[in-house]
Amino acid sequence: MNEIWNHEYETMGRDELRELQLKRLQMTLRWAYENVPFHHGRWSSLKLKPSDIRSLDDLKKLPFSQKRDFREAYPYGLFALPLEKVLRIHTSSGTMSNPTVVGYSRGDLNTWSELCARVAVAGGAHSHDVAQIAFGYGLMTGGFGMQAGLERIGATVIPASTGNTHRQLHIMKDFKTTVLLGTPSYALYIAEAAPRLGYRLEDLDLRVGLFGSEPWTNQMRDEIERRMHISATDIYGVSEVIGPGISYECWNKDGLHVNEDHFLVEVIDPQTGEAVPDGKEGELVFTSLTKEALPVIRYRTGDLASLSYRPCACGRVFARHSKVYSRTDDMLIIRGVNVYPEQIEAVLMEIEGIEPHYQIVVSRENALDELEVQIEVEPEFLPDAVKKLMRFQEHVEERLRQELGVRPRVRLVEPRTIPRFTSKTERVLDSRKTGGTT
Ligand code: DLL
Repeated sequence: MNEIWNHEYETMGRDELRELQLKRLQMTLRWAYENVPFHHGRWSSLKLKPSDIRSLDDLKKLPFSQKRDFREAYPYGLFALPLEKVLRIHTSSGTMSNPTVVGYSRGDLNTWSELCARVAVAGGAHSHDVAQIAFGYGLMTGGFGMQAGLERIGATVIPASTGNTHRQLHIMKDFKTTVLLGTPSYALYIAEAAPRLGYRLEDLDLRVGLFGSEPWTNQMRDEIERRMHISATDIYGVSEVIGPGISYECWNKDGLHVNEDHFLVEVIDPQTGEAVPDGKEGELVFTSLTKEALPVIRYRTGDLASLSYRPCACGRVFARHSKVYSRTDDMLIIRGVNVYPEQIEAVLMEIEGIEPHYQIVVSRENALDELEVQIEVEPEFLPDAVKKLMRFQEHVEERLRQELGVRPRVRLVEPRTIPRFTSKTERVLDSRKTGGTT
């Protein structure tokens, strides 16, 4: 089965697409220049005006933007519309204290649901499906974004949100779920837990899985497909750019099609900022072409992938990027939530009684990510009662949970037992196997 939601755009001619992209790019640049002082100021200091961008190639004259710009403009500094025209706010996952805030106008919500509809249909969903969304709801973009797309195609949506695996399986069986959405690691966890909880996955109605928000290999896909008796496709997105709906696999599962009529995609060398040739890995950079509330110009995602313009057997014209396995920075994704080691360090440094030595240990146990923070406690703690130490441990766990949005396990260790590090990356031991293989 190979269905396409929007033939008009997904299969349009490349020349026509480029023409549309240029028209939309020029409109977006004018919009951002006139309405966002951040862009106006930066381009003015380079003596650039939107009218200097006469071709798609001219885009490279413009400066990049990045997550830091969002943090510095917190909360609404990058918005191009006043709040009364903004209908929805989301934030990037993780970073509770200073998240990146994104806003959507009525038009943006309409665009977003269109893009997520394409994602759902490309993965095999259709109007008769019952879709159980096990992405997190709330501030994160996954749940609401995909819900709008699935409703747009006419599917029946169950906003189950994440967690409570027994209930997920119960719903799947009783409500006859045919499409499951969530992080791939949670899908695998559900698959592993099912027999233990008395469910036979082969007896359920599941047919399709739409998974993303974290790296996963093709081996993991095979495993999920085999256990769940479904076809699973990869969906990619970044909150700052729109959320899910940027790119998606089709039935061929050979790279993710970028919704190029709404986003320009570049792959750059993360060191030099120069474009890398097609097929070579570099950092994914996106420019929005239709967003109103929050236009993003040359946004550096930190995600590494390569790009291919080879025609795809599915008939879509959109370029494909390879699956994303790694990043340019040290961001960790724990159960779909983005976590920076600096956030952990900042919390630990605030708490009295902790030595500046800690180690972050990430592993995958029963398909679920586990985050452990090992901390040396000051020697004066040790003679004290165990109760006091346990209270202290709980306090640190709670503070980290508040900041990160995921609860880590905190292990208190004796002074001078954690190796002394020379570089930041050595502080993180990540034994999950996601990288390298396709
Ligand atoms: O994870 C949006 C999303 C929700 C995408 C649901 C797909 C499905 P953020 O929380 O801002 O947004 O995290 C974005 O997650 O820069 C990647 O590092 C990673 N990521 C997202 N999708 C994939 C994927 C959502 N399919 C960050 N493969 C991105 C690998 C992914 N990494």
